[in-house]
Amino acid sequence: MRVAFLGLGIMGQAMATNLVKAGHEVTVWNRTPKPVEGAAVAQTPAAAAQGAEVVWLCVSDTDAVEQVVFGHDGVQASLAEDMIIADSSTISPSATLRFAERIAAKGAAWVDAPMTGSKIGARDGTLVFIVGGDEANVERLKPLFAAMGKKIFRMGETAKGQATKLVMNLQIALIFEGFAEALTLAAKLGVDPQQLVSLIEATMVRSGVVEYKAPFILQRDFTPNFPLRLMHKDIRLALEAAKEARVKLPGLQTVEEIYEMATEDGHQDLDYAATLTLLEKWAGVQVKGKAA
Ligand code: NA7
Repeated sequence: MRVAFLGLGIMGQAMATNLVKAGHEVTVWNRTPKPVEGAAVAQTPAAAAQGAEVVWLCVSDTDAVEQVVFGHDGVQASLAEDMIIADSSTISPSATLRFAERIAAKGAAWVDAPMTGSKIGARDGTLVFIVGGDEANVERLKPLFAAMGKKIFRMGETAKGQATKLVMNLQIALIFEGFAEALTLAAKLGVDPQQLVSLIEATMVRSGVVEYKAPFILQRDFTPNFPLRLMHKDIRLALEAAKEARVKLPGLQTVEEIYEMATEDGHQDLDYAATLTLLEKWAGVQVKGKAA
């Protein structure tokens, strides 16, 4: 398929590379110019989108998507009948609906396709896509999903993918916070964190989040797999969506304050697991595995 891929950050670069490898005709654009081997490079989003069947977006946030699509030299200038904009950025569900309406006027369609699987999933083509959009359009995108991921879950019409992604990250943030608080109190009470992790893994307390994060934490490796600033953005998006829907999320509200303080401490570009360091600072302990 002819695909324009816009946004070559940690995730986008690897996803565009996998589209090229699968034999698609890819043109890339990034705000800070960057090449992708085997892809043509365009100077603007509009130029990249010219003649494309699908425009795939993977940029930071709602404002970035708005700028790339509707801003100066944006995709809007090249919209065509039957073109699909697929958005893998995690952004606001209500803004997604507004964007979809604006491009529908030109006969184009919006499919929101945020994903999970982190940078390793993007590199290995094993992402899980959480999708919202018209069934026929999602079907048309299947060869592209197959090149970048291992599974897609269509959650409903446009914006349902974004809504679902937010509630998934809400859970990750809260589960991790539970783990981090447990580790901190355990350390303060003199319990060995490595042994605690082994116990967690042998009981119903276990979770994918703990399984993934524990090895990094025990080695005190906070290099970003999923940067704190992006998890913080998703927490804010979930709180915003909850406010719009008149839903109270007191647990997430508190966790948001922790991310706020972690950002004040300068941890925004580390992994979100670095929120642990704040709890440690308050408790005056450090969680250490044998290897650390
Ligand atoms: P990164 O690695 O932080 O990459 C962000 C990308 O977004 C990168 O290509 C940026 O371009 C681009 N960006 C940011 N702001 C803008 C604006 N205003 N206009 C155009 N392009 C912009 O994030 P990830 O790849 O890890 O994640 C991307 C999304 O997937 C995000 O929503 C996650 O939550 C999930 P730059 O290179 O800085 O010029």
